[in-house]
Amino acid sequence: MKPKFETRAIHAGCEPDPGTGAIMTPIFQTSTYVQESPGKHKGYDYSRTRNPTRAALEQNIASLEEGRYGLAFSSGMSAAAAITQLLDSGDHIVCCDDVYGGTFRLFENVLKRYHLECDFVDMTQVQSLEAHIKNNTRLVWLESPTNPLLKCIDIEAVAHITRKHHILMAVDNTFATPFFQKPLNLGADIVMHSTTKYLNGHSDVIGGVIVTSDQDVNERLLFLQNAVGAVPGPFDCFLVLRGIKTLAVRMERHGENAIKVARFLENHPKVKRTIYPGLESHPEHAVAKKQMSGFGGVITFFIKGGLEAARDFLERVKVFSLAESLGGVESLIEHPAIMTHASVPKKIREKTGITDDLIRLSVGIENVEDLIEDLGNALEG
Ligand code: P1T
Repeated sequence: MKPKFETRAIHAGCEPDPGTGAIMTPIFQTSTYVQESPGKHKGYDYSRTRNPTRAALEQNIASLEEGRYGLAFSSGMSAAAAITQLLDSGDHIVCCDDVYGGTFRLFENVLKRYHLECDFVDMTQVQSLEAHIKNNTRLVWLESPTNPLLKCIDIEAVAHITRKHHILMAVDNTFATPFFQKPLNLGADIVMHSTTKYLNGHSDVIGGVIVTSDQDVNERLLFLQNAVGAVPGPFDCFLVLRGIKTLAVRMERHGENAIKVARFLENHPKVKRTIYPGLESHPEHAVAKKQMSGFGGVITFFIKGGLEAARDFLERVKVFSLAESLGGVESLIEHPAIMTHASVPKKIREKTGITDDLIRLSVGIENVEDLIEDLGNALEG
């Protein structure tokens, strides 16, 4: 019997401690391990290379994404950077045109210095992707839903193209989580997460993970994890592991609350346009329905009245907190152009649609009536 998602979230990678019976994975707060004789040890020699608390998290997330191997990192960005370190100078990346500002900054402002080029492409138009593939293209990178515009990209259709051209395909599954979407089952080679968000779920850790089923890719990533060394500490691994135990129930509530908030915003006279993959009005609602079993907790909307109205509104909310990040139990709200996507130049932001009237919500698991009342009061002014 293969346990189902909710069961794996709680048990995968977590065995009672053999020495004590402790049901919770201990925090192995140690940098090194005593060896019996040089090179003779119990599988652990140094904590940058391996740590039992980290190993439990890595097995757990691999199980949730239905992949063979998991690797944990000190942040979502260091996980993303490790994937790009699979490439060589002179290689080419195709990335979706709407991504987290930090991912854009890594591709555009860091990797270019190592002569890795990147083109940003609207992958909702899958048929146009092939035209951007060059002889030196080695990686296709996408988020779905994207940050912050929540574009939904047909993962299976992209995988069809990357497989044909023998190009690695990585999906940042942070917004959907494996509870709602499993990119490896749709043909992606690599899945990554900022565990800072839904997987940890309590806004008290910065972390990242990668999952793959490709043995060669895993071995190269494992080498990079140790060689570059952006590993998470055991306590952070413990916290993410603990957070994941409630992922299923949290995601259900995030989704239930978000659709109600999205419908409220969609019908509000001060709102120009609401974007949520679960709304019938979302341009890729059909793609989202096909590849996701729920639509997550992030909503974006354009407020009437431009930057001034956006600023007033953001200063007035009380239950929502004005802060970067998302995916915690508490509701957050932010202004992508000034906050999370400030590293994207204004011209590019405006071309993709990250305008000054755009607001992003991370709908938490509070009582939804309180959330709607808060947004309503702040919109009324
Ligand atoms: O912050 P860090 O754990 O390094 O993760 C980076 C990251 C990667 N991918 C996606 C889709 C993300 O949203 C993020 C981080 N995002 C925010 C901080 C934010 O508010 O959008």
